[in-house]
Amino acid sequence: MPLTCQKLLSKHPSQWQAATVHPFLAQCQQGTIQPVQFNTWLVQDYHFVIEFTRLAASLIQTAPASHLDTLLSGIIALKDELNWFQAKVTERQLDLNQPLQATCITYRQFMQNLAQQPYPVKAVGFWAIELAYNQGWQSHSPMPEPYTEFADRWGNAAFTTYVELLAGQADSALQDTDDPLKAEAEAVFLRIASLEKDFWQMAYAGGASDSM
Ligand code: HMH
Repeated sequence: MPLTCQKLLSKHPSQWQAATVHPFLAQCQQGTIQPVQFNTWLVQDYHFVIEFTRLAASLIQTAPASHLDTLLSGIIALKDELNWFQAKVTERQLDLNQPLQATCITYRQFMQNLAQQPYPVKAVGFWAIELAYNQGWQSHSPMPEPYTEFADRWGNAAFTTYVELLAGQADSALQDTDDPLKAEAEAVFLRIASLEKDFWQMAYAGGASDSM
């Protein structure tokens, strides 16, 4: 049986739902999220994206040549995204040097480890991480001000197309892999679903201690 990204989603619907539907997003959409909750997400996610950028670089190091165009477009988008995060943090007068929360540290360590894995496993993980935000923000769109641009950043149609291209690349990388590697890719997918849920919960808890 070939393993595909679509197969992972249809095999684990409840885990994926928990990764992409959360009161944090629902309350952004209702405009009732508290600033301390939103700002917690913003600062921690900036630190997440820094590590995610390093993961993107590691994919480029091992990808087949035909995958580079899409991956490089992702790197260009990440350059803009990191600058945008910094602008949002400055606008809100937040301190970027506040300590990383436990969930953010765990997710960053997971990505550091993922960067050491074979390309097909990394390609699945990279797709899943982007899909989580694409679906999470899109399914809670549109959002009222000041959250409109946040929902649009990951929910927009061009980003959806990019995530579909990542799925196609992950599918083709999975094609010639053996069963142990397929099992590893599935485990990575499930771990990401769980970490995404934890990340929303961390933000939702706001300033409260993040004990997972
Ligand atoms: C936690 N998951 C998390 N943050 C993000 N910015 C993305 C996924 C998408 O890159």
